[in-house]
Amino acid sequence: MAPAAALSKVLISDSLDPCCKEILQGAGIGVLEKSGLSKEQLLAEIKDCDGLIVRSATKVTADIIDAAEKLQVIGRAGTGVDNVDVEAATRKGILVMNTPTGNSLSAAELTCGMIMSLARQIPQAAASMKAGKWDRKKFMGMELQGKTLGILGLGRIGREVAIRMQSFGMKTIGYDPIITPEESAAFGVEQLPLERIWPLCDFITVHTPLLPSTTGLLNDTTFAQCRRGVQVINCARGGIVDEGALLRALQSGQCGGAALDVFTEEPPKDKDLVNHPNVISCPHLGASTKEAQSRCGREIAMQIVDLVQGRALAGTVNGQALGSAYASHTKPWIALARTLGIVLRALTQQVNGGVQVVTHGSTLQKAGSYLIPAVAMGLLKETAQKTVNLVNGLLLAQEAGLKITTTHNDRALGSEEGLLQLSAGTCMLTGSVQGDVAVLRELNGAVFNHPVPLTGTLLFYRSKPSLLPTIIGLLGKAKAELLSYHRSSILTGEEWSVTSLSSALPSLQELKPHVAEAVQVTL
Ligand code: 9EZ
Repeated sequence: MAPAAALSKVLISDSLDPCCKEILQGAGIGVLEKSGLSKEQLLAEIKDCDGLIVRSATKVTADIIDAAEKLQVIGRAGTGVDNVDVEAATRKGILVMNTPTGNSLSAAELTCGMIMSLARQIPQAAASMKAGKWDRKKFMGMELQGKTLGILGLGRIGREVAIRMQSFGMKTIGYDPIITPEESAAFGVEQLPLERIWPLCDFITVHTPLLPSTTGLLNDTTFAQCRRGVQVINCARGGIVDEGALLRALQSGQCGGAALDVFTEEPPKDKDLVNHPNVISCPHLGASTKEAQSRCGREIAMQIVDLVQGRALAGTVNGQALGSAYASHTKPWIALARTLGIVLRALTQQVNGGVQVVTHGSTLQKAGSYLIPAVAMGLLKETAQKTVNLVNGLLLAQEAGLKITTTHNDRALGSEEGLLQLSAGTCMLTGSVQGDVAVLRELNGAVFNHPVPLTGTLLFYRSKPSLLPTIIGLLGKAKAELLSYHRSSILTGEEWSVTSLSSALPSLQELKPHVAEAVQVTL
């Protein structure tokens, strides 16, 4: 994924708010809107696409991804990426993005509607009216004032539910392993351990991602610890409330009512829950508002514009490295890391014992996350069959058996800006950034008092006497020019020279008798 990746054809393959197309076109991106394509049509259409934007209808499977010859980015207008094969995209170096917060308010409002609907059985009463009845005894409800709402998961959605239901006089308690009790106190939620929450609640609503630790959060065991008649809401992900356990609890009366917007299987084949008289349900409508759709369409479009314009990225699913990679101050460090990776690989074949990356200086304290994929890009540049970029660098390095480890040293080692050190076997390179230029400062203990700009074609060689006349002779024969010459100061280490050439020498054969080592790289 090159930062200023030009996108001439972005396919929007689901029906999305028109603002998405407008924003992309406004930034000079070519857009094609075609929803409802068959799989065969999509396979044909995707071939020459640079980008793909979907909502939930398009299934972006591995065969779709493999058919795409130019695809750089897949954007999902919405939360989660259930309909995208992220692993297949990552392997191919395709960035996947979503809009994790665009639906939050709509999801929270639906949840509140579900709580009110459960308390007064509004859907059931409405259905009985439509059936021509006037049944005033069957629908005795309860007030929410003074009742306790348990909120499991206190992220964006959970906290918006809390704030809204407090206005009905509900007591809001909850739990989240990531949010501190101080944070949740700020939006009026008292946090308690789960085992203390179950027996206190009149209503329990879940707002967690679907993870192994949250699958079946409500199950036979936890239902048994609840108050008899507890009412349960799941507008988050199918499976957080175990469907079998919920049906058993409804049948026994342990659960007095449930509101479900999501199911383990969608649409659910097994209709037992949907048909239970105390269950109200919707066909996954949490994000189905004009506002949420337009927010998600706008956000995914703006994220893709940010990508094209090389700005720091939000909402990346498989591009942790890209989150900060495109900030202007990190770009030259990424170039440095990649370049040092290329030079290291050219200088030594001993990378299979692992490559150590050391960052020096407080400005690089959190840089490992994006510098390691960049180092991997450089190490693999000459050997990988596929294009290596910041999205797939780490995965491809792991698969090539390259172990890249990182350590950080807060002391800047004499350089204001920080230093990046790469080593493998007996080879060690130290580089830094001067202005916006990646430079080499040290090679196997040889120090360059004038740091070597790492650009263009560089010839690295190690010899006692200066070989400049020989090199200039070779360059003349090859019709190339010497652009610059750097020689390390003579300390205890090895003595290295680096020359920058206008074009690569066809062969280093004639140098061999005069040097201990010589390699040429084009950066
Ligand atoms: C788990 C969670 C919340 C929860 C929320 C998030 C990773 N994780 N786990 C159990 N984000 C309530 C109960």
